[in-house]
Amino acid sequence: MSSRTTAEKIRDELHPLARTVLDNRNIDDLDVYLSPQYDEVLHDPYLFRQMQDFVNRIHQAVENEERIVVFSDFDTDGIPAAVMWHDFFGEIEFENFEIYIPKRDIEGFGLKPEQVKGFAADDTDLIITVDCGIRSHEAIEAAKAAGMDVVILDHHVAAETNPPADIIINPALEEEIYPFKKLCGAGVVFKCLQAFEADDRFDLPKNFTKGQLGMAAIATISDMVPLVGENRVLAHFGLKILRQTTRPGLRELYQKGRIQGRELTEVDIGFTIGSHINAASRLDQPYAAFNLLTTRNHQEGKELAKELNRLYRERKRRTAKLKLDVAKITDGISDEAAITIGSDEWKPALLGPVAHGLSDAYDRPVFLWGKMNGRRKGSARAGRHNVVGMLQALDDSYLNAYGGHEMAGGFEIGDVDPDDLAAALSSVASDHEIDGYGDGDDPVNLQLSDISWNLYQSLEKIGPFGVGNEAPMFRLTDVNVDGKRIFGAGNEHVSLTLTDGDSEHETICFFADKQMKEVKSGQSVAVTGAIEKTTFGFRRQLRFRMEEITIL
Ligand SMILES: [Mn+2]
Repeated sequence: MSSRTTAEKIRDELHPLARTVLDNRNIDDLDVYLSPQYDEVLHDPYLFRQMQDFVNRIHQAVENEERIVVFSDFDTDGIPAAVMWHDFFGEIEFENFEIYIPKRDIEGFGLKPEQVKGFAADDTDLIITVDCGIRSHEAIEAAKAAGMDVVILDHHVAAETNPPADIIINPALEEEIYPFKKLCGAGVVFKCLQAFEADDRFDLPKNFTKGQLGMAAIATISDMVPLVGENRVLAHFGLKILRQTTRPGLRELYQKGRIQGRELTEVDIGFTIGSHINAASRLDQPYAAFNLLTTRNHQEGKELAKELNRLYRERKRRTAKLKLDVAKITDGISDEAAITIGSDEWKPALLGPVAHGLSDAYDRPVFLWGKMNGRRKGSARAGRHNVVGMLQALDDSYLNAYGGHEMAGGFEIGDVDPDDLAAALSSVASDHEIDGYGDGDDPVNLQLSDISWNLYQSLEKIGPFGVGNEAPMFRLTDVNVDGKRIFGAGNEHVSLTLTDGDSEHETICFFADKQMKEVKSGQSVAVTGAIEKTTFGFRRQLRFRMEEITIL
């Protein structure tokens, strides 16, 4: 009863423009949306069909001191999930385990038979795949044949049949009855921790699980799962944990990223924290990120943050070079429905961010491939197409393997001419447009003088923003350009000083397009963009981040 009053009260106290944003969204359950209660909103983890079996199996393994391998994916979802397992075993003082994170380019995505061989040689009893595994049929068959038990904790789309694992916890399975389908891999592991917490046999302190919400939030925000329902709650409470984290490596990483921890936002996670974690695996050093998140030693935290930042800068340097290569090819791009390009000279692990930028710029699904160890592998990104659906629709001969979800995927090209693959992908694109994409809110008109902390604080109540709960867009309908600055290592960003005679505000656009760069001082413009907080350079600042500009 009381929470209803709370939600209504919060709504009434919002800045009028934020209230317009909220009302435009037609939220079903305003209570949950505006004032989520940790204990009420998260579903019972035992609603997963096999959660009780899983908890029993882990208890048995711990009791008998069996050897457990946690085999985790190498990205910003898998690594925080692996950290949760590390911390859980530490908390219950269980030592007979190994966290195995494969190298992205050398070993590839998912569990492989060769790795299983190694685990068998180490007398492993139980393999737990995390944020991967649902398509690792061959490896899991091998593990079973070698007498090991296998548990899959995954959220990726399944193939027609499931691998012969003993237990599968994956909300995306059609046969799974758990009520929320869109958890990321670390979200699934968080549900496991909740299940352990509820079981007296593990005697977990109450605060342990909550303390792991930060890891769930980094993954949920970075992995592009929709920030609705349970994900929104994980992100909301996880951000609070991250703002006051005691993990020394993470604190040092905030320093390196010039972020104020207590002001941390979802934008910082997407731009800085997630990109650093991903850089480690893109350069085949996933443990640099894992160790940073798990260390309890301040000196080590400092050194690892330095190392991770070095990898991040190297990744940026190398993707910038790749972008130039890609631009040479895309310059005369035709109206193909999908962009599929590659080179045997490109390193596959670096292609994801490039594909992402390209799919934004061309508003099309993008498939970039490179070559490593004799295999042509690539990354797929799209905004309004289901990329896994597109890969799935291809004839078997095109691909050796593929996987992922709607917005992002990976693939390995079979024994075909890449040009034929490009044609095939273009021909299936139109069948895989996502319904309702782009039905986001219309921009809300505002004046320069409306851009205020008061408005920002109201918007925070509607956030965190991301896929599925998009940052609200605002439109300045008629303002004058009173100054322009182009900056960034490759002159890719633009800052404009905008004025309406009464107020003035400095606005920013990252990775500006041609039109934005050509705007001149003195021109009248209309601008659409988002209102964000930045603490970059440790200065707390409100900014209007431009997305679109029209010269009037
Ligand atoms: Mn994932």
